Amino acid sequence: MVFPELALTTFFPRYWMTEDEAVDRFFERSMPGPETKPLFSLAAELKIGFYLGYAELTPEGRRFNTAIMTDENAKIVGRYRKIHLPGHSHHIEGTPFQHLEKKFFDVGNEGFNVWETQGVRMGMCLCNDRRWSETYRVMALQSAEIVVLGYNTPSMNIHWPEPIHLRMFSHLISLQGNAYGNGLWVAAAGKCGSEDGFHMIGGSAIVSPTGEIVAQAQTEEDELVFANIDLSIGEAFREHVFNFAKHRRPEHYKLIVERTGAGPPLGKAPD
Ligand code: CDV
Repeated sequence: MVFPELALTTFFPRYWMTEDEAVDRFFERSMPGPETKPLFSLAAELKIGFYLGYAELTPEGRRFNTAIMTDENAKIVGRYRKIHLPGHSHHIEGTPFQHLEKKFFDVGNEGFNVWETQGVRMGMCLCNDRRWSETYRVMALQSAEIVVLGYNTPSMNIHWPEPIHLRMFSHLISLQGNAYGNGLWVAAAGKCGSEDGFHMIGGSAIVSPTGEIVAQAQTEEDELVFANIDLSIGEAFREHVFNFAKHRRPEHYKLIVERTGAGPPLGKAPD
C-alpha cells in the first residue's frame, strides 16, 4: 500500500513560515508516533506492508522529507530521505503559493536503497525524484523489482506558464520511461484535487516494466488504485534488452558523476 508524499499533513512547503513554526505544526518526532500507531496496528492486523511519506524531525534536530517502508507485520524495514529537493528557499513575490522544500528540508543523506521484504526487492523515492533517471538506475543496479513513491504535484507551475495537461504528461512519462528503461514496476501515489484550495494533479498509477500503465486513478477523489502484478515481466527485460552486466558501458558514463550541471561539449573532429 503506497501513500503520498507528506501524507500526514497538508503540503506545507507551499506556505511561507519560519522553520520552527513548520517543525511545531507539521513534523513527526517519532515513527510510529501517537497519531500513526493506529495505522501500524491495523496494517499488522491485515498483514499489509506500506510506504508512508511524512516530514521527519531527527533527534539531532535535522529535517527531512522522508518515506518509510514496512513489512507485513508493520515493522519498519527501510527509510528514504528525499534527495532531489525541488523549489527554493526564499520568498517568491506574486505567486499564489510557494515551493519551499529547500527551506524546510535537508538533502537526504542515506542514498537510494533497495530492501528485500515480503519476497520482493523494493526501492523508494519521493516526488521530484521520479523525474530523474539516476534515481531509478541506482536502484536497478541493486536489482530492484518495484519502485514505490509518493508525490505532491500542484497543477500550476509557479515558475513558468506550463499548460496543465503537460503536468500530467510529464508525471506519467517519467514513470513509464524509467520503468521500461530499468525493467521494473513503479507504483506512484499522489494527492489529487483541492488541498487547502490548491489543485493537485492526482494521476496515481501503477506502471509495468513494459512502460504500460496497468492501473490509474480515474477521479480526483480518494481512490484505491490496485493491480495484481507479475514480477517475471521485469525479469525478461533485465535478462535481455536491459541486461546491465552484458550491455552497460560505465567507462563512457563518467560525466554523470563528474559533472553536476551541464558544461561545454566534449566533441572533437575525428583525426
Ligand atoms: N513535491 C514535489 O517534489 N513536487 C515536484 C514539483 C512539481 C515541484 C514534482 O516533481 O512534482
